[in-house]
Amino acid sequence: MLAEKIKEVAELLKERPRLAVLTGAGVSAESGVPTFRGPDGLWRQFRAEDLATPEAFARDPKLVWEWYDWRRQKIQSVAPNPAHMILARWEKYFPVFTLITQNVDGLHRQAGSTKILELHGNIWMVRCTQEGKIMENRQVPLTPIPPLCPNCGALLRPHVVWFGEALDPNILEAAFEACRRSEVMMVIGTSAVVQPAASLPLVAQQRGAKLIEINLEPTPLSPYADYVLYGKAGEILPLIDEFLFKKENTE
Ligand code: BJW
Repeated sequence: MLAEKIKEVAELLKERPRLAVLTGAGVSAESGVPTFRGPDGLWRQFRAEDLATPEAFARDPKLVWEWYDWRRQKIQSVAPNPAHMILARWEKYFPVFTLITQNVDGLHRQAGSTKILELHGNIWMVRCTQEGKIMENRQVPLTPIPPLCPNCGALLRPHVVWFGEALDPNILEAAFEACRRSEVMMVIGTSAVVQPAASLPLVAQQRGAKLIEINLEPTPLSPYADYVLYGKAGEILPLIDEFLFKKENTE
């Protein structure tokens, strides 16, 4: 059953349609980065309101930074998995390909993807709370905590999007545009509950795109998907990829 669906999906992709891909924490799970929801998710251990809102940061920047420092240490010690690697390769295979990610871990870039729309920012970037200047910061572990702006001495914050904050309008518009013009959209490893990211696949579908979901379990998007492939992204994507290239080479 799964094998049949994988074959159908590969046939669809073999036509090299305009492809948009939305990824979430599930794509990095096999690398060892914790997801947010689910049995081992971060939100089981920590309260989002205490750590991932502007109010939480205003209340206790040290606590928030300690959490990010812990996550940065974890992420620094892991590597991209086959799902990241295949998506990086597909960037070159599909003439029109847009990778949209909710992940802040930078693993897509590390795998070789170059054109990435990072909807929720990047954990390796920091932003000055006074001047708004965005800087790369890869210091692990961070000292001091909280870190201060090298230019003006003000508090730095992680350059990520917290609940209640607006996404970068240019990145969001580019993501919506890619979805609007896509012929196929793949949604991989996201619970599809966080807005506005969760709306992107529906926009693609309204414009006629076929929707393919890869996840361990059903999500609110599943009833709308043309194909739902249940399994690990790092196992399903290689199967699709193998089929794509095997077929190509034998023709
Ligand atoms: C696997 C797997 C394997 C596991 N293989 N699969 C409309 C309606 C309702 C609410 C709202 C709305 N509009 C806005 C809101 C509020 C809010 C929201 O959506 N709340 C809902 C939760 C109810 N949204 C916001 O606040 C957003 N801002 C906004 O809309 O602003 C409007 C505004 C406009 C103008 C001015 C001001 C405001 C911002 C959302 C920011 C989200 N931020 C976070 C933290 C980022 C920084 C950080 O990482 O620290 O982003 S929260 C967290 O959730 C993180 C993720 O990117 C995001 C999504 O999570 P994701 O990736 O889906 O992960 P999980 O864990 O949920 O799911 C993993 C999935 O993988 C599961 O399904 C597994 O089964 C699967 N899986 N292993 C394949 N191996």
